[in-house]
Amino acid sequence: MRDETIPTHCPYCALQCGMNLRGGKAADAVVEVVERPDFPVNRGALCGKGRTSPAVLSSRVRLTEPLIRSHATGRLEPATWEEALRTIADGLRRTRDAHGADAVGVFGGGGLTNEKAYTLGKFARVVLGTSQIDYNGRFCMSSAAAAHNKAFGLDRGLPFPLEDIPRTGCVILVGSNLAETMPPALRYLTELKENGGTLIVVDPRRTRTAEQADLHLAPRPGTDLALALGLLHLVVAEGRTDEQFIEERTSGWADARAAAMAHWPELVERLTGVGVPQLREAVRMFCDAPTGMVLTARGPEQQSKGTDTVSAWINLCLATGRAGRPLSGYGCLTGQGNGQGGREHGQKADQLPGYRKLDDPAARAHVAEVWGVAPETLPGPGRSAYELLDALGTDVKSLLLMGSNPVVSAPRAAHIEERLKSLDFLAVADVVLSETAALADVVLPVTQWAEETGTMTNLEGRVLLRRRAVDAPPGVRSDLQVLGALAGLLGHEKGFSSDPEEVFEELRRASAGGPADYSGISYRRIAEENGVFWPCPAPAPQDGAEVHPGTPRLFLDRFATDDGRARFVPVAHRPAAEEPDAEYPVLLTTGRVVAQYQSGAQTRRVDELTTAAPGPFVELHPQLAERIGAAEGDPVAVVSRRGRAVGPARITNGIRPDTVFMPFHWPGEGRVNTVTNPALDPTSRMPEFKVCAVRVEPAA
Ligand SMILES: Nc1nc2c(c(=O)[nH]1)N[C@H]1C(S)=C(S)[C@@H](COP(=O)(O)OP(=O)(O)OC[C@H]3O[C@@H](n4cnc5c(=O)[nH]c(N)nc54)[C@H](O)[C@@H]3O)O[C@H]1N2
Ligand SMILES: Nc1nc2c(c(=O)[nH]1)N[C@H]1C(S)=C(S)[C@@H](COP(=O)(O)OP(=O)(O)OC[C@H]3O[C@@H](n4cnc5c(=O)[nH]c(N)nc54)[C@H](O)[C@@H]3O)O[C@H]1N2
Ligand code: SF4
Ligand SMILES: [Mo]
Repeated sequence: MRDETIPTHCPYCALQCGMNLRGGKAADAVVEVVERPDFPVNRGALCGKGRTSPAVLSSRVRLTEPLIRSHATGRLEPATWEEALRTIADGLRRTRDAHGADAVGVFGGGGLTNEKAYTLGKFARVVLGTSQIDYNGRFCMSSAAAAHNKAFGLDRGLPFPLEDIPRTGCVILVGSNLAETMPPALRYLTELKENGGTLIVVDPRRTRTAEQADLHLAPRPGTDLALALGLLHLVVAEGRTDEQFIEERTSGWADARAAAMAHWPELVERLTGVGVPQLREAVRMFCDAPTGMVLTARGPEQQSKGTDTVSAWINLCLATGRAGRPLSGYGCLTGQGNGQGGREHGQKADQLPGYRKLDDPAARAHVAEVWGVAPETLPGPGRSAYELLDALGTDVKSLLLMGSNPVVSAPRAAHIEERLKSLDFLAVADVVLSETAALADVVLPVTQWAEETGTMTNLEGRVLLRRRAVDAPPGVRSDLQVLGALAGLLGHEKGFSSDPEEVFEELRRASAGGPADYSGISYRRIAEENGVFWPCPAPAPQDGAEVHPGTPRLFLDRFATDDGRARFVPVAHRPAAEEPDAEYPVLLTTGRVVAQYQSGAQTRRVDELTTAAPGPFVELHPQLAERIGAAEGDPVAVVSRRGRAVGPARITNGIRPDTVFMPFHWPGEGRVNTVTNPALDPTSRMPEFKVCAVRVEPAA
């Protein structure tokens, strides 16, 4: 058995690179990652995080027994599973009895498998009866999701497989540092250029990704909306619109056009800092190519106007006929391992499985029937992630958290840490003792990726099977087992299977007929076909049981709106929620480095990765460094109205002089989320992680 090689996928990002694992049948046996060239997305390539991922399987770094906070010592002490589960069931029940079901909250994660996300949503609505559930995906791609739905009537991150990128004519990549956040995907951009295509990168920093660009536009953080509108203005002014496409395939052009025409190039230059000649050059490159794509990531999306910003980029695609056609379109590069599937099956505050809406009576009736409950027992929509975290200790008194580490990753994190501490009861299921788990009353040690089977939906909408390849250490149980046991203790013996395939079969039925229809997908098909793209409805009996092939490419015939037309959304630029002033004169933006993942809960426990990226830093321009008197490596404090974060100066010409950058992977005094602004986008409720006003000074 030891030499058996099992195909599976990486635990981390939305690329979900294929890998083979060998040697891990017994706990703590040395697990080896072996190249898996047959998986098309990464063709064997892995980044350092994927390559070192087995290190987090080791019982040296992870939780292997449940912990309960002792009344006597105030510390987390080992406990049995039975005690731990009973304490959680009692804690949640006590809150519900005293304050009502909505006083119990649930917080999930976009790294959870489809089966877990589905079960978590069902557990909240059916067992707890609470509306108060949301998840960290709200911090991730929610603005792009909202704009997708508005324009196309459907939200799938990429409407085409990654393999289409090298064959298009021009890509505008907006606020994605793919070279660090999805390194194996950089190949698609390299091949694009080899094929004669052009690449435009929009990022306030000259990142490793921007270095690949034919044209790099470096706007002030928070001004992408103006930039996109300025480009659309020029497209109109220079007669580069595709009138036939607009006429035949879209609606709402007149208003969107009028809104764009108010953003003349000189105004846009003033707002963004990008010169008019560069704007013209971008329009020329994009429109000269026969086909084109705009891809956004967190840069333009994590803003208090992220939804409108993405709408503006979509408008640019629609006006130029770069959508709903082969090798053209708008796409969002989703981030977390199951960032796509995690937003489809019901852990989001307003949602039921299959990307159905919780306030749609037909959706409620369909899902209630699958769940064997009356539709009127299903609660309505709840609060968004930040609003839920902000309500902890006041309206929401107990929380069950699975798959997130908000102490590090939530905006205005010191405040959120206080809210978590003020809860009557906090239960956390995790694989390691994260900073958030360390605050809990009960911590449950759970199995992770390679120790359990489940499906993930990658950034292309490709549903994948992540297979169990190694044995879990004794003492840990799966999230599905946890939810099943808690459901039982709370009076629901049936309906919460801990067998992932059984859960998937139920998810298929629950999603049938919804926008994200998985009903034609099975574990067997995924394994045989190396993934299946949704929507993939089950064949109706009268179709002669013809198997649906899945849908790698969306919108080629029609968009998913009622009339089949894509909708222009008229938008206008507005400033960031917090603009620089005399006291806080500098812009802070935040993001990632290649060797750390998210809150770092997993990757900070891998030696090779902590050596490569040992801690936070403050990236700043030589002019700014000189102004505050900081030399390379000096401790620098970044201070906002919310708080202060410190890191060594990293001085570079590759950032705008008016902007500093910090990665967000660390807790403690280098935690940049102490500083960030929780201003929310009115539609998506996305916090403004990518721009706030700060003061920068020597930390001494
Ligand atoms: N190594 C690593 N890889 C990851 C992750 C990780 O934590 N570490 N996380 C995964 C997840 S969940 C996600 S969501 C993705 C995120 O993937 P990306 O979106 O690529 O990552 P970020 O670094 O957050 O932001 C991308 C870029 O946006 C730029 N930016 C900042 N402000 C602005 C702005 O106002 N406008 C524009 N246009 N750009 C701006 C930043 O300079 C940065 O280079 O990565 C995934 N992959
Ligand atoms: N300043 C700033 N802040 C940001 C961002 C930014 O760009 N700038 N980006 C935001 C984005 S895009 C995201 S996605 C969030 C992510 O931030 P978080 O939600 O904190 O994400 P992770 O660090 O991945 O946390 C996942 C936790 O779940 C655990 N875990 C892993 N697998 C499992 C599992 O199968 N079951 C259970 N129960 N637990 C598991 C991990 O050990 C870890 O503790 O951060 C956001 N915060
Ligand atoms: S790019 Fe993403 S999925 Fe691929 S190995 Fe790295 S972290 Fe894993
Ligand atoms: Mo994300």
